[in-house]
Amino acid sequence: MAINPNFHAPEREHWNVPALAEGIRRGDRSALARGITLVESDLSTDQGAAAELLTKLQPEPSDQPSSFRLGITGNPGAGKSTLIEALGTHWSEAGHRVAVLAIDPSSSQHHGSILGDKTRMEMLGKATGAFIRPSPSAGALGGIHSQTSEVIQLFEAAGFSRIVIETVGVGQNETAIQGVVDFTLLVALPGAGDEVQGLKRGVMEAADLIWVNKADGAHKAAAEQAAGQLRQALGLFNRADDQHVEVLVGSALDQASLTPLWDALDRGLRWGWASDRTVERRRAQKRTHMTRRIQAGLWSEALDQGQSVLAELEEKVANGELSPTEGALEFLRHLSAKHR
Ligand SMILES: Nc1nc2c(ncn2[C@@H]2O[C@H](COP(=O)(O)OP(=O)(O)OP(=O)(O)O)[C@@H](O)[C@H]2O)c(=O)[nH]1
Ligand SMILES: [Mg+2]
Repeated sequence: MAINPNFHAPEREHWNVPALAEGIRRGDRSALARGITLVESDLSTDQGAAAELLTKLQPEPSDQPSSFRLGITGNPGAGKSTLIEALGTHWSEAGHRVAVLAIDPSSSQHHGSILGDKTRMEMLGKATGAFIRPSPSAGALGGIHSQTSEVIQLFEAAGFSRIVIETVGVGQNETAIQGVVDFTLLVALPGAGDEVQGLKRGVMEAADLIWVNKADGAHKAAAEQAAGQLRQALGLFNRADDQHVEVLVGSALDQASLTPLWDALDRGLRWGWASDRTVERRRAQKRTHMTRRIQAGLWSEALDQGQSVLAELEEKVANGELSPTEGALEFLRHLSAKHR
């Protein structure tokens, strides 16, 4: 059976927001699942209830944040989901409540990973009580759905303390993951030179830690070689925050090789809190998030109010009757005249 993750049945539900908020705070899984559906909804009729839910679940400014938001990115098939399965198990055994948002690369049409992921992640969910949520990435750059931050807020309201966002490192804006997490793990493959070249500078700069995966069997030497090249490449960047980015090598299928990775994530988590970097990042992320929502809102309002004028101007600009700048200014004048 084919699953179209972009298909949303029209939501006819009348949202009982107070009950939903209460359920989520209690950690009720079905309330959480419905809450996520609500905040991810594109329906204009859902926007009011979504905003109300988020307001109800907004943490007090005085609340001590206690979660770790980890982004895992990397090329298709690098082993992200396999690693998350192992990490989720590790964290659950250590007593943490783990939630995973796996952003489906549904638009990138590659080797039908959605079903495979779903089964694997389901096993993790069943075995450990982790909450696993696949999410469509349609319409968003970098595999980051515009509502990813809101979903994270719901996870935290429901008491999850370890939050993992899986996103495929393809597309134009693959560093968008940085905008929603505390720490980014890049999963690379032992393709030696090719692999390093294939990783765009942006992804390298966004990574807080790099893991060269699949260092097993015949790939072991190539993995070490790739790690060496990655370390060298990293040496060429000057990170704004002077952070030292470690490059580790191992195999998601070899438990023993994963311990240094778990330790490095733990160090990253503790360093983020101790140095205030996490607090600063989250402050900056919230500001940017608001700005983006304003931009999106203004744009959709502009379209509502001036679609036909815009179409006329686009035609004139395309024909060379107006320069793009003149066209833009003309459109803005039209909008502000309407607002007067
Ligand atoms: N040999 C080996 N295979 C691995 C390793 N990690 C993952 N795999 C295999 O690689 C394939 C892809 O793994 P996934 O975990 O689905 O990779 P992914 O990065 O989540 O893939 P997408 O979500 O499709 O981008 C699966 O067949 C895994 O079993 C590893 O360390 N060694
Ligand atoms: Mg995956």
